[in-house]
Amino acid sequence: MLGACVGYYMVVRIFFRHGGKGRKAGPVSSFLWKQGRLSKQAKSFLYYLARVNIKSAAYIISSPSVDQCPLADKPEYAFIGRSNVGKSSLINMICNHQKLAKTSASPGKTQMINHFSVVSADEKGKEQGWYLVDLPGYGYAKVAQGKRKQWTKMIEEYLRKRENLINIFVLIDSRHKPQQIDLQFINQLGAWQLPFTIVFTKADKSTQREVAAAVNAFLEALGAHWEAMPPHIVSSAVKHLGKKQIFATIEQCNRLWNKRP
Ligand SMILES: Nc1nc2c(ncn2[C@@H]2O[C@H](COP(=O)(O)OP(=O)(O)O)[C@@H](O)[C@H]2O)c(=O)[nH]1
Ligand SMILES: [Mg+2]
Repeated sequence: MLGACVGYYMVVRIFFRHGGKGRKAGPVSSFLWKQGRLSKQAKSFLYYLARVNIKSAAYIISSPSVDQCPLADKPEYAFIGRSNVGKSSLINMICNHQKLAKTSASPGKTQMINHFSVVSADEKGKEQGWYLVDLPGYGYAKVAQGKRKQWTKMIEEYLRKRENLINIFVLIDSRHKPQQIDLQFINQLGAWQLPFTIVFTKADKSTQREVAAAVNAFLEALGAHWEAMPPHIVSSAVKHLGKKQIFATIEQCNRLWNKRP
């Protein structure tokens, strides 16, 4: 059944309705889109297959620009979202390390591109190295306009130029109504044709029904620009929810990276 689903979604072409231009899914984004469109049963089977063990995770460096980032020799996953959305907590949950992301959160470094080096092992014990990137939060009202411009330039250059950036996890607080700044950021990623997954954070703070309503409201608000819904995951760093789904995405992207020509 899963094979049939995957086969079907492999041929689905997704188009982003933005400025009248079509968005054709590439190999990584096509996997991600496929995941967004699978049935619940197919998804849980896919996640069951993804058994990823973190062998090690360490903070590497904070870079002020994409040119100063580490060598782009491993698949890379960036985490981005508004300040306080739960980025550091999610990164720590993924890496089984309660203080990992916090160690790079000293003043100054929060404005930079923070690289962590991770080694994971799949269900057969095969090891894989990848980078995890903690990006500065957007939408901080108190930040001066000059700084904001600087941030926008740094992030745009990083997102568009970093050649090993294989997927972007965009974090959205599951307790809030759809926010313009989040919708705009996601639509911008679509216009740039960058693959991403939405992660709705802090799901433990509301009931399941409220979370589902918030997720639907957000996807509906996006709906004006997207023909099919982007893949999304519901998470809680407190309850360790969404970890498998995030690993499944990373695992599949790592495989695509290893198969690249
Ligand atoms: N209840 C709950 N609180 C969370 C969760 N994730 C983050 N927080 C809290 O939200 C605040 C901001 O989290 P942090 O990870 O520092 O956000 P960041 O600014 O995006 O890195 C902290 O007080 C966290 O303890 C979650 O999944 N559940
Ligand atoms: Mg943080």
